[in-house]
Amino acid sequence: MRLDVVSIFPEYLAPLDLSLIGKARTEGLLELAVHDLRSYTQDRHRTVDDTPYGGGAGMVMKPEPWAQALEDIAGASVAAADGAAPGRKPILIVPSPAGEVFTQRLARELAEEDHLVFACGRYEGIDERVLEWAAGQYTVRPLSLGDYVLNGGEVAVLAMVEAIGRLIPGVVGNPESLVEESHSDGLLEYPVYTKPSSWRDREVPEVLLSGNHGKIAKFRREHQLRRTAARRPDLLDKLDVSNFSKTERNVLWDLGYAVVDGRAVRRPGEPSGE
Ligand code: 6GU
Repeated sequence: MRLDVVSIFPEYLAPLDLSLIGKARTEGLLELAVHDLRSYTQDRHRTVDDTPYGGGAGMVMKPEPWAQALEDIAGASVAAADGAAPGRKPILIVPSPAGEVFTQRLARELAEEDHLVFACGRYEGIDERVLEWAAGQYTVRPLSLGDYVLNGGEVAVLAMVEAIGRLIPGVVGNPESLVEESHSDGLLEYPVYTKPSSWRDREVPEVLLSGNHGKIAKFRREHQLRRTAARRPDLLDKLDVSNFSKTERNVLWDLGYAVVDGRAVRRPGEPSGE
């Protein structure tokens, strides 16, 4: 996979040299380039922003430096493909609190792509015409991390590149660790423990020391459901529970949910909690 990031703060992306993603780059699983938007300006002051039409607070990123950068990067993409896999446009990810929410499902989808380009906006954002124009060469995806506001797209890109990068085959050493993690099946992960089995008068749940794999699996499943009901009831509401076992349905019932038409629905008057 190839990744390009365009930013006025390229140093902000330095952490991508570290850890898992850095190692993936060294091993050639991932090709990553960070570009300074200002290197695509033409004026002496290397201007990237201007005042908004219609008035209002803050500044807006000027279209032309973005067009120069995105044209250059898309051109390199076409040259690199050299006839292979024709027709697949690179994806232009525009981090923005006004975007569609970035989820594990989206991370999985994007991990299948050949080329992702990230356009980090600052200030009040990028002139909207850039996104319309870029749709000729890119599949444009405005994406948000969640319902809060960051000062720019850089931190969001760090998060997205890590979430996507670790799903590329070979990047995470033990692929099994991807199967049983939070969000892989629409539920939160179960609690985990390590040695010592007794620590400051707190014991590891006994079943985990029993060696009974059936009981352990049941315990973990129950705690996945408990935790999800307590912390993220919105995830339970979305879950398809039509294939849930009797045991799983009983746990849901204890948590104040009934199964109706394959969905977990809160029973009236039952508080949900861990
Ligand atoms: Cl992707 N960008 C910015 N600037 N703020 C955000 C965000 C993205 N996601 C949540 N807040």
